[in-house]
Amino acid sequence: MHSDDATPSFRHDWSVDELRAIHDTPLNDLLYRAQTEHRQYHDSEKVQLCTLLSIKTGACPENCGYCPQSAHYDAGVEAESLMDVDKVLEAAVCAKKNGSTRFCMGASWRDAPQNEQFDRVLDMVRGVSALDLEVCCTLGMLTQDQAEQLADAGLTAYNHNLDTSPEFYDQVVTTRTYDERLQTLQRVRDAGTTLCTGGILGMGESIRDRMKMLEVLASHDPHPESVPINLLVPVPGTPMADLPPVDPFEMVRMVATARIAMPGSVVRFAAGRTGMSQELQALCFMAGANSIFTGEKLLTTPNPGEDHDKALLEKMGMTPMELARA
Ligand code: SAM
Ligand code: DTB
Ligand code: SF4
Repeated sequence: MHSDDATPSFRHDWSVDELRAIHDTPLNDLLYRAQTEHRQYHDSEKVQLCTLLSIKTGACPENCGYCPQSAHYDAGVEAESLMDVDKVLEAAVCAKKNGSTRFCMGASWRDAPQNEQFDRVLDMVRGVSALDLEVCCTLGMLTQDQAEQLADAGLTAYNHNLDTSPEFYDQVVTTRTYDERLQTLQRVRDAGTTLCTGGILGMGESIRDRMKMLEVLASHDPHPESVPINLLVPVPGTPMADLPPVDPFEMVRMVATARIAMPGSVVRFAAGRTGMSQELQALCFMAGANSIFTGEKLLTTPNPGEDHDKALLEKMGMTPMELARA
């Protein structure tokens, strides 16, 4: 790892064709290139463990076709109102005990509310930050003022996924636009908070759509510090429940291409690990993924759980990342 490279000159002008050419490189060469980039900016033996908590669940007014929390579909998710601060902090303490260095709180809002509930979220952010954990929130769209209040409360990162290409977006959700998504990302950036933004594979998009999304992500200067790559978790009741599964090698290629396009970012190997073999997960780490969500649950769907992750990391000789800011 080269820590002397303080201001790397990352590219922000990748074209879709260039990214596609990288994506389609013979696998050994692709992995070699991804590893070479990875090792320049990251410790190849470390993986960041993050814990997710759904602080407000279900009954969401948006119609994202993948999401079991949308009120437009009946996916059997029981709606729950915003949690109490104490309960959230208990979960954060537990996450820290289990080795997580980032705690991410998700809420099924179209946009963050402008009332007591938002003040409660600010208290959660202050509380988690005081535990010396990185704090991430994903609350839907934000105003500039809300972005600044979150930053002041100690928010490390804001998660707001682009999910796919601008062209495919209306096949995924019609209750908001891609531009609105980009606007919230800009507000978060202007407030001085780091960006966590990525997408989902397996929604019926083409490989070109995936490359287009990477082009948009990498056009941000600086790059988003965190790029989650989710594999669709198909939930019965959602319109995307019966889509054909993604070829596992496409997941590996997507991770590698993200790693090469944005070498300094943390690539989060997010939803979809349940049901993946250990070997496939190992390939994703080799392709440059260096973060996972750990614990039994993501937001509403199952996740492999701590025992599985511990065994996998041990087999790979990888260890959890320590907290950078402690
Ligand atoms: N409501 C907020 C929003 O949409 O930004 C925050 C919560 S939302 C559940 C966070 C992210 O989870 C989405 O942007 C999407 O990328 C991901 N997600 C939701 N359901 C998923 C699924 N079934 N499979 C994979 N990823 C999913
Ligand atoms: C992200 O990109 N993936 C996480 C996190 N950011 C918020 C969420 C995955 C959710 C999977 C479906 C669920 O459990 O409800
Ligand atoms: Fe709501 Fe977020 Fe789910 Fe879309 S992804 S339905 S905005 S909770």
